[in-house]
Amino acid sequence: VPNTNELNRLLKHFSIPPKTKFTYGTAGFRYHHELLPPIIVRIAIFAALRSSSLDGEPVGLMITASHNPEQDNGLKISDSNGGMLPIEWEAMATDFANAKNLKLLMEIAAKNNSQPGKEMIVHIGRDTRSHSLHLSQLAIRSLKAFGAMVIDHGLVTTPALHYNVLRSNVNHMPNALLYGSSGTSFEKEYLNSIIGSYVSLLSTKSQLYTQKIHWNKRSMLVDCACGVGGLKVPLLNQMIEEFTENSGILLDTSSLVHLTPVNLPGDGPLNERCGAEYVQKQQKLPVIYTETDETLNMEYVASFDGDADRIVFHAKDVDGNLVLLDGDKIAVLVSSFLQEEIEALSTAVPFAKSIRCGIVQTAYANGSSTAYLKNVVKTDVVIAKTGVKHVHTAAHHHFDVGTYFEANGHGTVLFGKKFFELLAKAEQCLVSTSRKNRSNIAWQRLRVLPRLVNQAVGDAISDLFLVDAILYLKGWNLYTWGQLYSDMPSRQCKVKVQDRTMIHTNENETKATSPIQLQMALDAAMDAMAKNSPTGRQANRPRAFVRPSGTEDAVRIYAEANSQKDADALATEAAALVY
Ligand code: 16G
Ligand code: ZN
Repeated sequence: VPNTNELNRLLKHFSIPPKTKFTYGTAGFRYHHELLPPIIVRIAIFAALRSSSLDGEPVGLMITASHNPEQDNGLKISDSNGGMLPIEWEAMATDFANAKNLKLLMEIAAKNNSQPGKEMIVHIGRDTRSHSLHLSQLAIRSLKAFGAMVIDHGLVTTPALHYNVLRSNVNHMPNALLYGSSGTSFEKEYLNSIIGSYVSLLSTKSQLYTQKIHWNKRSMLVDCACGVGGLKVPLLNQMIEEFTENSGILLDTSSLVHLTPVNLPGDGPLNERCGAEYVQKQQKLPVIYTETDETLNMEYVASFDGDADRIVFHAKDVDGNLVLLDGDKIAVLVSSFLQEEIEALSTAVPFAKSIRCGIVQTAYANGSSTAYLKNVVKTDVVIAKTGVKHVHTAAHHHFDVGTYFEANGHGTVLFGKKFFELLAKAEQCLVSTSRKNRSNIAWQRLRVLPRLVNQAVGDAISDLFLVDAILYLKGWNLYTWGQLYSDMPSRQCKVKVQDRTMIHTNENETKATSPIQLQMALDAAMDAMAKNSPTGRQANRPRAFVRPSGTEDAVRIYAEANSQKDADALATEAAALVY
């Protein structure tokens, strides 16, 4: 039962500052932390109503501003299926965030056919920002005042919170993925399932060989952006060891990756000159705040973002320059692996040929990656709008095995119903064949993937193990992987304007639809540069686009061309046009 007095008190005490309008952005609400308390109170009530509208299915609230600077904070909402809030609900969330009092809130709810129910359950998690604890307590207080039940997971990564929500709504999970314990927190189970699948995947390699082979042990430095991932990575080495010991899987332990976590919470300012966003956007090596002997010569490095839902890999070449393996490179690696394995399975199980396998990218994907995917991997490519809610939906809609990765390192692979049908058919055909048979190996590999790869949302930890396993199976290092294709030189920047909502784009953000003169001028700039380009190949055509950011008050600009000089010039020109 709602405690009206307490709700009124909270809404009054955390009132909306004059002349402020909050909006639901690309991934929820994100502002300077001092602006957040009024949003927290209102959106907590909103989350409870969302749960009520789903007949009491639990939903989730994550207190984080992801890769933003330390002083920002925010709210991400997990829907009951572990995915993002349905887009149709965003307008109501925006109205809620701006409603003064309880009466107005309830009017908005009524207008949206939404009302408090008997069952309202909300999972809460938070990142390591100093203000996150206080904000999560405020959310809990508001939820309780509204009569909702709260399950507090404390410090968790965003993907682990999404997984907790998905896992507590078993009707949204494919049967094949249900196993293990019951309770309210599934984080341990989740990490165990990632590690178990990882070890099983590695173990399929030796089946291709008759003698025991010793591999070079891989040591990976993990830059945790001084964020919440830094609390989880240190647990993983031990979990890998325990799993390998207890599972009876025969595996040369030298084939397991060893993780050295650095940039833990407190080592340095969150996301500052470290982490995935910095490395990918600035194209610079991260500062390692926790430098030790071990970290100096590390060739294999991964950078997470502040809430561990993104990852990029990188290394230093002989000249000390950054070799970056971003989300595009991950997409290429993962999708070519999937194509190969499905192909190998299809010789024994022809049904595999009917599986629609493909990839979703955004306008930020480097032109070389898209060309490589289409021409070399020969996979279908769909370009969707920026933001997980768009790429996830597209992957789900277009493909039975849909991989999506944003260039910034957020991504995952979604396995649809038909894929699970394929596994069932494969079992019938292959159960009595030799485990060394190539189709059998492909089946062993494919069947562990849905437990290795987060089915709700991209996860840096899960993607780390996926990439490491594929590299190991292929016998590659970061350099072999990086050389699959070379990125077109690119430049990203942002411009502050009076009103970024003036700019509208087409469906996949590759073009501005208004102001119309802006796109005409951009087209002219690209054409002029293309004329002076050395080749006429489509993949190498200079390209630029602009879009309003959904997380910051700015317009973002992306340009790519055949030289860094040209990419810089095109970005500068585009910025001038926006300004
Ligand atoms: C958010 C999105 C990310 C997107 C970024 C774009 C989620 C979970 N995260 O971080 O996918 O790339 O926003 O930011 O959706 P922008 O709109 O400011 O460019
Ligand atoms: Zn993030």
